[in-house]
Amino acid sequence: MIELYQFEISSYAEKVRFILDYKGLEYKKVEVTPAIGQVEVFQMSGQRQVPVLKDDGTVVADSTAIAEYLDRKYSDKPVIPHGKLRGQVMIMEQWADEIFGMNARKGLLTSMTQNPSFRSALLPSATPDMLKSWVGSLPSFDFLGNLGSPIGLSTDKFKDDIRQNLSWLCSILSEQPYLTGDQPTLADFSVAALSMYIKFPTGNYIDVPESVKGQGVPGIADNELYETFWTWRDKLYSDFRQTSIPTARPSADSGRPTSISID
Ligand SMILES: N[C@@H](CCC(=O)N[C@@H](CS)C(=O)NCC(=O)O)C(=O)O
Repeated sequence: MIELYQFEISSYAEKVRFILDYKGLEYKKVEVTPAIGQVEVFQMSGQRQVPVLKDDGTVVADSTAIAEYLDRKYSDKPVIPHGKLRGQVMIMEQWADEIFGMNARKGLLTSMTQNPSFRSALLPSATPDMLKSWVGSLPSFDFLGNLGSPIGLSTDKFKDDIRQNLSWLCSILSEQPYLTGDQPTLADFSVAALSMYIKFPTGNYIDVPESVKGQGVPGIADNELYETFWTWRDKLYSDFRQTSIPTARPSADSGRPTSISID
């Protein structure tokens, strides 16, 4: 069976889960322990990041390479079209991965600084309650320390960027059902997955606490201006994403906080 080495709350892993579900492929999720578990990922794939897909003897790292591999090996329901449309899909995918996704990651950090319960909810279930409540009670400034300023969190610029990104996406989606036309493609699955940190989806798709589902960046996740986008994403989830399958937990899971890479 296909194995997906992942972090449950990695948006790149979510992109791959979307594609696997869309194609109707069975797979097993293998949750990687940040740092120590990445040694195995490195030994297997020659690099340390997730997602990594293992299929028979083939190992593929990087969500875009995985999408291309899956289309080659399982050609039913392709997510990457041919011809001119292929170019449009890949450009939008790269934009989602690099620009939209970066703004969304900054958004997650803001949600965590501004909402203590959000912050402690994203710690894994194995974290002792006392530690959770201590982390939850830290004031915003202490939690991020000096991290905020170098990545641009001290200004609200990235919030403006997210607003602008969502309004562009709404313009497209108000005229067609999917981002590049009448059929879902990799562009849709990438944008939907990378928007996870702006607002976590409701429903039983991602293994996060109930208190986090439907929550996200204050002033954006709950802003009706972007309703077209969230309605499109909800439909993409209900039409194509399977509800959560069990995750194989690593034996060395020490209950440390889930690592979120902020490049
Ligand atoms: N370009 C890669 C990006 C993957 C990536 O950034 N993965 C993050 C998790 S979301 C990661 O593994 N971070 C841990 C690290 O860099 O050590 C892809 O599309 O798969």
